[in-house]
Amino acid sequence: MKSIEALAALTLLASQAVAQPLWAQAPPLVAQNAWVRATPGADMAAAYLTLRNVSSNPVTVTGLQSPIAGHAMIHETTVQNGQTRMRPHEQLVVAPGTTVKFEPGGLHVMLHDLKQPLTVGQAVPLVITLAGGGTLQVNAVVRPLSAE
Ligand SMILES: [Cu+2]
Repeated sequence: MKSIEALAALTLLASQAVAQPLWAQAPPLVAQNAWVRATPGADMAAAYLTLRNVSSNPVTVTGLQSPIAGHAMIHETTVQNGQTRMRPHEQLVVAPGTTVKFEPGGLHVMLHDLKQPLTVGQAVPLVITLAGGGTLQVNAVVRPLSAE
């Protein structure tokens, strides 16, 4: 009984956390083509998406979260001296009218400490936090390990 109530409270908190954009009109950023590469057996996975700034001002992404991950961060894959490395990418500024693509071999969202195994076809919510306090939610579809 108690755990069910706690779960209900958590669910409520979670839905409140993502359901209050601070902007008055339409969100300044549009998130599209979001997907997660399933990595069977691993407790982390990479998510990819396209962000388009449809406003006339720069939009700063300060972070991302997902309810299925302990924590998430923006990573960037780079090749240095023939070696592929990943490193955290700090906040991301999307210039007005431009599109930033997160894709294999470049920017990605690293989902750490997965709370459950990912199933191909499953929808994984990604919550994008913007400077100024707004959030944007997009569902990323889980694709097989072989997806590109
Ligand atoms: Cu990474």
